[in-house]
Amino acid sequence: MQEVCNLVATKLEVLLPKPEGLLEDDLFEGIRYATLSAGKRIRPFLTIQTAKLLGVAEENALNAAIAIEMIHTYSLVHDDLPAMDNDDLRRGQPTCHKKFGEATAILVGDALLTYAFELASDPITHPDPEVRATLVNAMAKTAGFAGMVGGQIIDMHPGISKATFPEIVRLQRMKTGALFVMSCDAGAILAKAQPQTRSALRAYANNLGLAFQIMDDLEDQIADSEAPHVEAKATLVTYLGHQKAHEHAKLLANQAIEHLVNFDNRAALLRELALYIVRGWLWELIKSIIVIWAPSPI
Ligand code: GRG
Repeated sequence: MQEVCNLVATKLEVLLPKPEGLLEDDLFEGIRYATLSAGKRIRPFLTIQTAKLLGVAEENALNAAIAIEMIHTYSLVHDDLPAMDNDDLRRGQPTCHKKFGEATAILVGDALLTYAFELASDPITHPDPEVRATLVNAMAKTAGFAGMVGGQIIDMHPGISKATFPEIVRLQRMKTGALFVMSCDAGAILAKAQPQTRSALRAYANNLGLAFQIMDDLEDQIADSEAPHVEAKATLVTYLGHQKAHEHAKLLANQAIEHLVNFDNRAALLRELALYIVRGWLWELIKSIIVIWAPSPI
């Protein structure tokens, strides 16, 4: 994952516009601020690993991976806005609108979303125009009303705190899962993979996305328990409770791994990622204590 972070950072440095004394410099600075901050780059990791598994050249995969990370970053910038989640901090620094103002943050998100499609449709991403069209089409569906944007509006629905289990699962699949699925699907699309291979990878990512969301909500719940007032959100953690939600995430991670049964050892990192995601904050805490105690690598 660290290698992917480095690859992404180097490529973003080349691709992102730089302020150069123009009237739109604020926009460029906002784009760089939001995108170059310390994200985990899980989605690019999924695209690059899937592409590698299926024999796609890294340069093609990296372009697609970065396009997907741009869609992800746009969603974070817009989600943090006062009209949505109204967050002050993102990736350990002030949110884009806190730093650059709301109007600029809206435009940063818009610019990142549109740049994603520019990159995906660029011949560097794939020489075959049909492959590029398939990729762009899948990305549009993922980001739009049947995917992320649809999930976001459901999440903001006034009656959402009374949502049922299937309703919450549907919401999470749209809001978070869709981009995870897209991340793996991008590798399969670039490889012109057989439908069976494509659907196995999609199924892996679907389970992984849900498990990831549960773990993210578990961490939020722990962080929020210190906060004076937190609005009820519809999550599998609020629905199932801490313990059962974590069990469910582990079950989903194992199901994700089962979908990789027909892949050889080249899928080892995808399997490892599923286990890593559900290890959770407790394991990370234990690990950091061990590191303080015995500073040799574990
Ligand atoms: C279309 C405005 C709009 C929103 C779409 C994705 C989304 C809905 C909102 C983002 C907020 C959020 C917490 C979504 C859940 C998915 C999630 C856990 C995002 C954070 O992903 P990480 O942990 O973030 O991969 P980093 O910072 O590591 O990239």
